[in-house]
Amino acid sequence: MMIRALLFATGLALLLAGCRASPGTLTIAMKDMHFRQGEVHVRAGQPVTLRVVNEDGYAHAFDIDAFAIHRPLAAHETAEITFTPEPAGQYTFYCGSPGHMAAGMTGVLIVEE
Ligand SMILES: [Cu+2]
Repeated sequence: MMIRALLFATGLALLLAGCRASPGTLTIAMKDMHFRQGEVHVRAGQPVTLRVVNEDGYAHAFDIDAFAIHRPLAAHETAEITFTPEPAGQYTFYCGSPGHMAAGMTGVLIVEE
């Protein structure tokens, strides 16, 4: 029993280490007029890829004005957006489809020093 628990813990540690090995990609999913990840943390000056997943059956968009990101997404489309966020600070991301931001499709990208 102890060995099983130990193996499980080791496997979990490896899994977590694996996740940490590729910190460059973050997923932000859109579903039912909101972002599943309302707050996303990235590192200033380090290239990051945002994997934006539209889980809805209608169009959305992913926008961050400060980084000139304006990406329309068709129904069920996934887009990968790579950029280097800087300087450190807090930036609003939102869906640029008419009325969606007002309906709650907004979140915060926190760029850490
Ligand atoms: Cu939208």
